[in-house]
Amino acid sequence: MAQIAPADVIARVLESDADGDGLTLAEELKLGTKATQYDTPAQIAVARQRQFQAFPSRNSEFEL
Ligand SMILES: [Ca+2]
Repeated sequence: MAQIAPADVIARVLESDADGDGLTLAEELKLGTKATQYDTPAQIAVARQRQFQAFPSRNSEFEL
């Protein structure tokens, strides 16, 4: 009986870099960048920074 392993397929897709900008699909989703379009390093940097703000680290306590 042939068994389809969706998790395997999804994992492979998530690990692939569909648009060639150096971010895997999983990273694109995490950062909120365009998963199917090339993002420039500057756009990726902005997205990373935005993510840090959305999930403040312990360091943010010292900024208050
Ligand atoms: Ca992208």
